[in-house]
Amino acid sequence: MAENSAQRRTVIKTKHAQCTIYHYGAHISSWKVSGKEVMFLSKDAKLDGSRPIRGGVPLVFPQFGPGEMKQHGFARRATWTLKSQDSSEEKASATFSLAPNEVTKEISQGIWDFDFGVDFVVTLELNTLRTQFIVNNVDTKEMKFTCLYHTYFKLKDVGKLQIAGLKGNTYIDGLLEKKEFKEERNFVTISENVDRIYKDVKYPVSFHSGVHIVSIDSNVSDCVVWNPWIEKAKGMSDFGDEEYKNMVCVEPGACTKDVCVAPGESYEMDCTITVTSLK
Ligand code: TA6
Repeated sequence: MAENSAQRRTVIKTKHAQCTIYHYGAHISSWKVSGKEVMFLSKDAKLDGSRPIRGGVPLVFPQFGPGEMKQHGFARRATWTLKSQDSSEEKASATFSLAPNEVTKEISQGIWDFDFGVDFVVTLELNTLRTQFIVNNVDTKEMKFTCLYHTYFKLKDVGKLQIAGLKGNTYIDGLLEKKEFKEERNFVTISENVDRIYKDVKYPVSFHSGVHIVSIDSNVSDCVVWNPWIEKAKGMSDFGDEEYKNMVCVEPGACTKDVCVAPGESYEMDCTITVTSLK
């Protein structure tokens, strides 16, 4: 069957790693280091542009979560333009851009009315993946938004997951009427549906995936931890009923308060993920 434009993708490679990015959503769907996959991609993910890809790194902008516009905004639902790419044995990068188009306008119409430009730069170097989400306010008024990398990590067994770096942080529990609690544990573990926004996070946040030690560094201050668990997994048509056992979303973002950008100014959400293989 012929590919449709939503299936257009770019692969960047070094001698250590490779990364696949769909132009639909500028969506990283795969990152392999020494041939081992880091990202989770649902076996039922739609890759035809009919809905955001379930897995990899969905880009959340200009609205995190449910709200006036479609959940998580338009960035992951629009087709981006590949502006440039560069590669060598040690380093490879691709830059995508998004400007107002019919999809962004249809989703944000009358809700979020700004002239903007976004550049999304993906860079592979050794065992790191760096993503830079750069929002340019090309309007004449102040711009406000929330944004996040909704990153899905592949796990051997969620039952063995221990996320370090969140002890002492306050979190908003999306399953308990958004009440706030303090994380008292050295390690966040998952044995039920979890949907939390940790605030004032001092990155790095790290965990063992069963294959890699994953360390996430970022310049933002929030971190969402999400696993749908059994019932919600069954309720998602683009997610296997058992797949909750082999994934976790650890999502660096600026989502608990608006990012404000003055006319002519820019904002960068910067994240570097480093993986080291478990011997
Ligand atoms: O990652 C947190 C979250 O906002 C959850 O509440 C859940 O809705 C998840 O995102 C998935 O959202 P999606 O729109 O991709 O199905």
